[in-house]
Amino acid sequence: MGRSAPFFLRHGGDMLEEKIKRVLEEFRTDSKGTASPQELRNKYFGRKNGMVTLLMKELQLVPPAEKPVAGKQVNELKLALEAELDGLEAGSASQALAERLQAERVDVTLPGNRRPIGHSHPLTLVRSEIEDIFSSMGYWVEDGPEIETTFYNFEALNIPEHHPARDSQDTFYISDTLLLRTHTSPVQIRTMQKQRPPLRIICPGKVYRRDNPDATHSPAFQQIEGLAVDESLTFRDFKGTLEYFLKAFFSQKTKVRFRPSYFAFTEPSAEVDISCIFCAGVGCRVCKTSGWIEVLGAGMVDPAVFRYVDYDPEKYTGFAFGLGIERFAMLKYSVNNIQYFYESDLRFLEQF
Ligand code: 2NL
Repeated sequence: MGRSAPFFLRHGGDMLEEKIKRVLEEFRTDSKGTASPQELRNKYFGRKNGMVTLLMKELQLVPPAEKPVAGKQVNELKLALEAELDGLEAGSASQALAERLQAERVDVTLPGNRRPIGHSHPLTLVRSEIEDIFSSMGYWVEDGPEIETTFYNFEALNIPEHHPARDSQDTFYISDTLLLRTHTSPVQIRTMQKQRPPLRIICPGKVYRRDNPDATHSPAFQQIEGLAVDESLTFRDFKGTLEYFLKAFFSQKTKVRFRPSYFAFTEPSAEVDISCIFCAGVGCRVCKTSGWIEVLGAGMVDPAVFRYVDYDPEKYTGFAFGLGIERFAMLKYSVNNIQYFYESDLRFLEQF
């Protein structure tokens, strides 16, 4: 035998160039298959058994004289495969991104979700409108606590102890002296206590009475009371003010009628009717054929009330009234059951 072939050329019975060619071919086939770039990198460059890694290890066994050529060839293989792997990795990253963008694509031309716009409750609309009408006459709004004392709810209004209006059948008592206010008059008493005349106020708010709920009653409802006090207010001021208000709220065509009545806190007292807005006074179910609808109670402030708040009844006169907001809303919007206002049914509320 002559000079033996270099060790690495004999290794495995293959020529180095053959080996490089086969690795390269195998890589080409692999890279067209389903293996991921990561799997390929591991197969060819894995630290222990990567095919290129093994070729590099074999280089160490090559005799020094042949190393430059052999090293160059393996190195070229290494650079070529690395470049291809880099390309594959970049391609698969951008493909993954493209797939994600497609999957998460948002169609900005689709119509949006409709958000219903909220609006004021009909009782709020009516309260605001009444406040506006009285504001235009120089009145301002006052409010106060819903839990009151018997003094503010009854005593100061000239409703004596043992008066039927104080009955626990009608009033929600919290204790002997605390209760849920049955009207907003206490707000007016409190305002008179802290302020001297002239006074022109309206007091809207919730009030409570022990009534069973039905089409026209609720144990909790809203009221507006009004009060004017000055040095020379007359019965004509009283009538004119309420007539102006009722015509402004219902219609200029509405007729207004005052009937004598009785309240402990006003003298004289009146119940106020408007001509029926449903039949124009001809007679229908709502006005019970009378042609008139009762809408509020009112009167000139009783001097006894002024004494409770230290106003001089010789110097001051005044008038006051009270009305139910629900009743006004039912008349204005032709609602025949008070309970609709409390049921939060959008089919009802969306009409306002
Ligand atoms: C009704 C109508 C009314 C008053 C309320 C009042 C308030 C003060 C003084 C005098 Cl501080 N009066 N409010 C007056 C008349 C009628 O409400 O039907 N009530 C039972």
